[in-house]
Amino acid sequence: MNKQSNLADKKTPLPSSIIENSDLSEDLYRHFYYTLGRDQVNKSQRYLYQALALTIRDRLVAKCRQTNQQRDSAPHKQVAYLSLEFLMGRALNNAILNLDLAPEVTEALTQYGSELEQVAAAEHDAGLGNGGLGRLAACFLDSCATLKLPVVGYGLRYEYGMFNQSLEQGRQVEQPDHWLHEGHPWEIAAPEQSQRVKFFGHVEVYKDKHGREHRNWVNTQDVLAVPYDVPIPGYRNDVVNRLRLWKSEATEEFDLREFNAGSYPEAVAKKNQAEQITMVLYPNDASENGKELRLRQQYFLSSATLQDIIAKWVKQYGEDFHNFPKYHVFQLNDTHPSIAVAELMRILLDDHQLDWDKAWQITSSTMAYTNHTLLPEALEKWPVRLFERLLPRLLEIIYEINARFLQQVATCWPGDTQKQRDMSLIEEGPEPKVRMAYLAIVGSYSVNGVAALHTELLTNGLFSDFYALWPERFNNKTNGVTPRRWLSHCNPKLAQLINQQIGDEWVSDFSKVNALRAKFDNKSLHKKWQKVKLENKQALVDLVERETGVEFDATMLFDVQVKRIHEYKRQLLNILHVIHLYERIREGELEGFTPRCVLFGGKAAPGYFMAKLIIRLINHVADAINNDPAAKPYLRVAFLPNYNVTAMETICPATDLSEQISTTGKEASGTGNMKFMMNGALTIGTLDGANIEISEAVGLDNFFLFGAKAEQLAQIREHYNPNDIIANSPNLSRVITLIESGHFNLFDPDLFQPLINSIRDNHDQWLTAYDFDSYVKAQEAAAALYQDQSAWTQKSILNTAASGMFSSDRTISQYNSDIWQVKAIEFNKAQGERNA
Ligand code: B1N
Repeated sequence: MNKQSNLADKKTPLPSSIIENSDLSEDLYRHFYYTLGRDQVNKSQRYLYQALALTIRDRLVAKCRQTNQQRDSAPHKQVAYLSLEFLMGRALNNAILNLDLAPEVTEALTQYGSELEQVAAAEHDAGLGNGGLGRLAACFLDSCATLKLPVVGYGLRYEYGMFNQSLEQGRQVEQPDHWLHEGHPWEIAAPEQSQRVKFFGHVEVYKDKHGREHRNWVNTQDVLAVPYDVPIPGYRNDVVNRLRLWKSEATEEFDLREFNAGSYPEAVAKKNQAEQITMVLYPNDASENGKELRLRQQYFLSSATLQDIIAKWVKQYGEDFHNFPKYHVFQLNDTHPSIAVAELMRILLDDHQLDWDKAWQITSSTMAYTNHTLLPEALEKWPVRLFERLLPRLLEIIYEINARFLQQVATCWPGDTQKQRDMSLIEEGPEPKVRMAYLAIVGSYSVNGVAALHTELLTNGLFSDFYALWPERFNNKTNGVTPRRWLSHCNPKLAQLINQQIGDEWVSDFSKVNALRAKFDNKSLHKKWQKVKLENKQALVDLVERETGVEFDATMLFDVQVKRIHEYKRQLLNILHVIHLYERIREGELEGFTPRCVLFGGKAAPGYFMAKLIIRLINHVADAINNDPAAKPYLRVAFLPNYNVTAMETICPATDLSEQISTTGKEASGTGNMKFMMNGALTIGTLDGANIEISEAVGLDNFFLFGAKAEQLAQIREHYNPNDIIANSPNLSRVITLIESGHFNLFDPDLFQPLINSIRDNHDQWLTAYDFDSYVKAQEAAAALYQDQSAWTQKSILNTAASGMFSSDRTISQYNSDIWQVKAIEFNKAQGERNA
């Protein structure tokens, strides 16, 4: 045998023992001097960061290979988590924490006169997501690896992530986020596993030699999907999973055939069209804008992912798909990848000649769908005409799924044609549309919401017809966040204090944090707890000053609302309260006034006029207050530009009061609420989304509750008149009068009138007026409590102690036991010996 085949035969090309025993310092040196070709003279944090990332990546690659081998050593069921968004943030510190490399890394960096904190700051956030939905996917990957579950994330490798936000005269300005321009050291391309994705063309019918009819999707314009793998380390358990991100490229024929055919400009234009697909993340959170390119992205992800997995299956088992559902689950992160239902049917029917019933049995027992919103503007519907042009074969399949489904509806509700119209996958009207959420429900064996209230509203409201038909399909999985990033990493001082109190098992079993509860009244713990909080607040003071010029004071109450700007999240309600506090200062109503610093942060979708106007109002109000010497001892307000994952890592450890004030019934879950709670913030919030479960876990004594309840909504709306409410609320009248007087917009009269009108004339859709007085009262309770630092600290400890169930480890365990049922990867003895 020649050398080459010897090498290929070798099952373990690089036992992880080699890399584990290699010296981290030497590896860093090698990458810095040789891989990157740098020397001391032109050393910079950026190159040091890249060298360190490559050094750590080597260790991840070794463990990833070992994880794959173990997983593939025996047939093993696995999950593909399909998501258009993965909001990963930075990777370096997370990898160092999970691999337990901090001491070695710190030591190695001293030789360069550098500290980890500075080096880590050179990493760009991987901002491949908008907000909660994308960050949830990232937390889930961390938990899956930590629980040793064989789960692979599948997403898109956007060239431009979430835009960078800056402020000009209080206005949001968007800049492109070219996060890849200095390279992404964590990823490894696997071009040999590229897939072809079809678009356009038409469908041909042909008969095989047995006279059976088949369909062929022909004359298509194909795009190449090239995979890039990012390693996902579990917490100190040797497991490293994968996130596979697809990049779109023109196919080779393009280059050869089209370029040489004489129509050079047209060929280049087509090549660009192919590369456009993964060029940019759509910057809308909880709303869709129905652009053709977005549907292309969705199909591109779904098709590339399914083809990838089916190709591996066929390689291993041939075209016998009988056992496929025993080994595969596809979890759909919202409806965005729900075209996967029709695509799996296409692959099984057209590429592998299965009959319809068999293909449907396989599809509908492998797909599972998570819904993340009830907002009508976020419910995806694609025009049939667009489908027909872009994905003609997929539309045929959707029609057939629908025809068979509607027969079931007719059997269940005989003669009820309205029911058939209501439940049809096709919405009728002048512009017929495909209802993507219905496609996802019909094609899945599991449908879940993301918090108890949300799931209840899905089954009783939005999806009640489907719930009547298939009650067993529906289940709740309350969201969670990873305690590694959102406590251990971002708040090392508190983490250490917790370790001293209850040991460190909470990091991988977060239910154990409950042991802190017994110490909530311990005075010496109070002192240490307060000291940690003060130091964390000082770090935020520095950040706010650096980014906005506003001077915060770490001894004041830190009142924080950071999240996407959206009317339903009610940043407007918050700033109205700030104006109310300002009025109190101006009028000398200072009795019981607790000095506070109010921080806002968040991005508005570039086309969302009202959200952008809210940002302007916040900034104008902040300017007026911060420039008024009379206000300085009592109130400071800042809008931190470019809120992102990395900013949250400084913000949540420093927050006293967490603002979770959405209109009830509108926030599906929320996850920022959980990060703040873990870090000992108290919540001021409505009974919405996961706030309900948070308030139950910690107790209403330790939560500032206000506002209307979901079950009261219908009754409130019956005779609702916001102008009466304003007239009857002296506080709210005073605030609105001040805004309408032009106090915050002297040179631009009527600038903020649309915001006032949204309350007054536009029926106050978000119940801002209705909830205002009750919000002010809850704020007063918070302010009063803060004056008793011991009582506040008790409740702060109780919040952290009660946050155990909001770990994404708990969420993922439930996904696994109720939906996926995959087995944890256990390294067998032989493997252990190989690594010894
Ligand atoms: O998903 C989060 C929840 O915690 C939030 O409450 C929810 O608002 C968020 C279209 C969305 N729902 N829907 C989206 C994002 C992008 C897009 O293009 C919709 N995001 C949520 C996690 O469950």
